[in-house]
Amino acid sequence: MNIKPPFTKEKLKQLILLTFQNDMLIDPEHASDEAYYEALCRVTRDILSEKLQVFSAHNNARAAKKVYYLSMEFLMGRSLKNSLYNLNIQEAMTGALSELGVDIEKMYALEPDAGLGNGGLGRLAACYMDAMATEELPAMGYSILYEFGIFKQNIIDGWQTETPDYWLPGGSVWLKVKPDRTVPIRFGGRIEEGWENGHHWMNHVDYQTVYAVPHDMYVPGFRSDGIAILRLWKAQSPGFDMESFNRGDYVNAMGAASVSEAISKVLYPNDNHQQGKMLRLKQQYFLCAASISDITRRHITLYGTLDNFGEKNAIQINDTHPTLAIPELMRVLLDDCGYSWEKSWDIVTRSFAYTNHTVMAEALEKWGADVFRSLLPRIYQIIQEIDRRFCEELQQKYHYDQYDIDRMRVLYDFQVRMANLAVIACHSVNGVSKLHSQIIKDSVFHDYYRLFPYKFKNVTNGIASRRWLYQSNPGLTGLLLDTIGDGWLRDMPQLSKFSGFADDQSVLARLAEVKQENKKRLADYVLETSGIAVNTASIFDVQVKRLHEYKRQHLNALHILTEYLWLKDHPDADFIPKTYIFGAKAAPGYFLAKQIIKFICTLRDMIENDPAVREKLRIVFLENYSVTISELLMPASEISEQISLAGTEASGTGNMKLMLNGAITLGTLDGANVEIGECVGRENILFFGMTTPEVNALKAQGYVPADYCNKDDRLRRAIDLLSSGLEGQQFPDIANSLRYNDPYMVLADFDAYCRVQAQASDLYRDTIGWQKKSLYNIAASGYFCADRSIQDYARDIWGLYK
Ligand code: 26Q
Repeated sequence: MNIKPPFTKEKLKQLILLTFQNDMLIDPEHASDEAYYEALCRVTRDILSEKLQVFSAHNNARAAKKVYYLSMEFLMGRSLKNSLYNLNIQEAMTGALSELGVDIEKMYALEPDAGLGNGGLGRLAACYMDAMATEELPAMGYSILYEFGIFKQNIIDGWQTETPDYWLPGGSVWLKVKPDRTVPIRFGGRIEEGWENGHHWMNHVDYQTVYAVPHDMYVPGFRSDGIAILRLWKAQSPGFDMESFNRGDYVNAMGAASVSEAISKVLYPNDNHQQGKMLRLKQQYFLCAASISDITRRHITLYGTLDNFGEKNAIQINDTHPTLAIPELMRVLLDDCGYSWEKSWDIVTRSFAYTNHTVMAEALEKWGADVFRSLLPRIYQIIQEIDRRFCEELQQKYHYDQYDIDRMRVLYDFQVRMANLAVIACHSVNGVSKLHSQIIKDSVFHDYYRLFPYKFKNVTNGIASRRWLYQSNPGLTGLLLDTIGDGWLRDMPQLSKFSGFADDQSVLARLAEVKQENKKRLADYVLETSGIAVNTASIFDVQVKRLHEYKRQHLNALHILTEYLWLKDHPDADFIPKTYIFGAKAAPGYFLAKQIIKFICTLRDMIENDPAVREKLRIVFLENYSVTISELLMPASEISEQISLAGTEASGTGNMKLMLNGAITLGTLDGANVEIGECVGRENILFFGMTTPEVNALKAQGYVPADYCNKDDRLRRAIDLLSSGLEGQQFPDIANSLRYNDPYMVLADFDAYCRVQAQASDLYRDTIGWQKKSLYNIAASGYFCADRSIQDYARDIWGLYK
């Protein structure tokens, strides 16, 4: 690939200087770093904006089918470096800045993460924006402009505390506000209806209006003409409540404004767990109504009608969180456009597709019917009609009995079940890994699978590989460019060419050197931020993900505790030194998750206070794990811990980022781990533990965790220590949960986990053998690029390549 950068160093320098002079009115001679950061971002944003004009005009001229990705979360991280790399102006910009006496790394560091997401689901949406732009699809993402993103995590005395993430001061340079595209959204009120001259009339009255104001972010494709737009809605009150104001009630008038604007105030920090909070429901409808209004307006501008809406638009909903877009589009078609129910339903079912991201019962969204009806009276009516017609169909066409109908309908037991609505209304339902897509068909949505088998599909997740390799791991990038060229940048499966170097000693040696440099870079960061000097000759064993019992960080921690006790008993043993690195935020209200963080930190301190052990065994807890920290961490990792109970992790995507950077997966046969194993070969992955059928069999038979405790001295000793205390800190809740309940079968998999950990250490002794495995992992990781996932969606779900 030899693509000429579109701007020279001189041109970029001139653009920066013009920005200072004309837009910012600052003398560049005396500009601060922050001012330079702003100028640089503005220049970049203007380049993106110009490219977008050309790209949109082209798409509209060819009447291209549009893709809309609706998600309550987009975990974007930083934009500057990504934009410069994707636009291929990174070198020119570095040069331009250096002539102005500015270090570009310093500029990158000034940018806050756009943390508008919790974890996997939000980061996936961000990775897909990159891939859709790279593939030159006419795509838009829609979400909410949260004023506060995912909370900042501080660990104080081992306990997680949260502080607000006020990201806009440094983040808003990327946002282009579009006031003329503002949309009014109605909440509450009543529906009045009746008959007059044989016509049914209906009126929504006494509602409150909140405005949705779009703020756009532009995401460039990698060396392509594509730009994806991320449209983020900000809630704005319609101004004063004039009535209160006129009564002289200035304070109440202001209060009403702040209630409306609370809608886009903060991201809910729950991951894989729903609480039926009214404000969350408001957020969801706010996103859906604003986006549907925008999408239909755009369509009418192009075609003058919605008759062909279903052929020209694909709307993907990222989990059930934006499911209200379905009844909202029905509302627009029925009430605003006067279409029949049948025609409206036909348009809706052609347009919508749903991605499921979890099989955990506590994450399935349900809303109380009363709350729902009072907040969204017209939407509730439409859902009632969808429900009524679906029940009728089940009864008349399929002769289902009431028991089956009750399980499958939308409204039941005074609740609105969002997943049921999504499956009924969408033409496609997909899981995010082969295993998970199968589980959906076998269990969670089995009833629907029997009726509509053609709806069920799989799209295995993918990642923005370039962000975690090309932009974050310059050492490995250099080695790949020298050995296999640069075709992989635009076509990740070409990484397979790297396997041709598996027996090249000089390549293996360079691979080891690169890893060592990256470990050193991470060690410097750890020293600076926590004062701990890690041993860079030790294995870097990494578990980074949201804290959740099903992900089993406590299995990892229990094993470390066991290793510690063993080292105390065998001080002279030949032991491969290990550094266990954790990064994890717990949902603020998730008690046991916070206990587990405290457990990990207590264990860390206990080991750190023991000079006889700490050079062999060490724990690092990375505070406030984020997209930006992951970019530093992935290149330095050697073991990738993916140890969820089989059948619980829908896919995982961190597993892919770690593999891409040469870490070896130590994991269960869960989510995408299974496919990672298929791609890399069983000899290059460390699987352990029960399979999904074995888990189900054990559950059916009646799982008794105490049996495992009684059989295994190491387990009993470790769990007893949790109750009696480490460093004076007791963890009775974790201990009792494991002993008497153990919902995620930590004890059942403990022995297998210990054995595979020992196996990993043994393999590491063979340095060349380890590097070879690492090389094979890199070479096999191309399949997990988001470019491939997006091609799958485009072909199998969106019908774009017809
Ligand atoms: C729902 C209702 C109310 C408040 C919050 C929520 C909520 C928020 C976030 C529910 C779930 C989530 C996040 C789920 C998630 O991140 N799932 C992960 O998705 C990844 C991308 O597909 C998968 O790789 C992970 O396996 C899956 O856990």
